[in-house]
Amino acid sequence: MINQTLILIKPDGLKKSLTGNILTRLSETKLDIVAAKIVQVSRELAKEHYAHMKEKPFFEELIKYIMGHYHKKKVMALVYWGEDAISKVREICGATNPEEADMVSIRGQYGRITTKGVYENVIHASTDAKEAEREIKLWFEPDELIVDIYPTKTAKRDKKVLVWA
Ligand code: 3AN
Repeated sequence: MINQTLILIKPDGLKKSLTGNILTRLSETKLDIVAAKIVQVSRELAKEHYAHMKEKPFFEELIKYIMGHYHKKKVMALVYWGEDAISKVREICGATNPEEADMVSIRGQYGRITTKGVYENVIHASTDAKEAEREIKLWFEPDELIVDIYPTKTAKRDKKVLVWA
């Protein structure tokens, strides 16, 4: 089944200079990259992304982690698209807990658990189609993707935009 998934190379992945390694591993899937950008994560975006974790005792640490308080203040966000994109990418990423992740998976190779108990697992990937849709729409505007995957509409936004001088 053709589907799409959101991938985040998290601040620890960028700090550890893993972007190249991670993209090389992901290229084994032969999926298409249909969107990519570097993002400075706001508290609002972080809280929205991890909304399902808000009751967890480590929530505040998780928010600080994805915002880059402990590493670089940026993440790389990508959308991969193609046959079974969600499951292929999750398989290469490995389990959430880096200690339990397959040793040759991305998280198994590069993740760690901090002294504060947060799993710093260098990469995020959507778990299912519903989550992928929510996350892709949260991180990207429709015109940042080079394929039409979800229905769009035109809306009038009354705001100033920056253009090249
Ligand atoms: P995944 O990223 O594999 O979909 P989620 O959505 O359950 O996993 O968790 C979101 C993030 O929260 C994880 N990527 C990890 O950084 C952190 N996390 C999840 N579970 C724990 C835990 N038990 N202890 C510490 N951090 C956790």
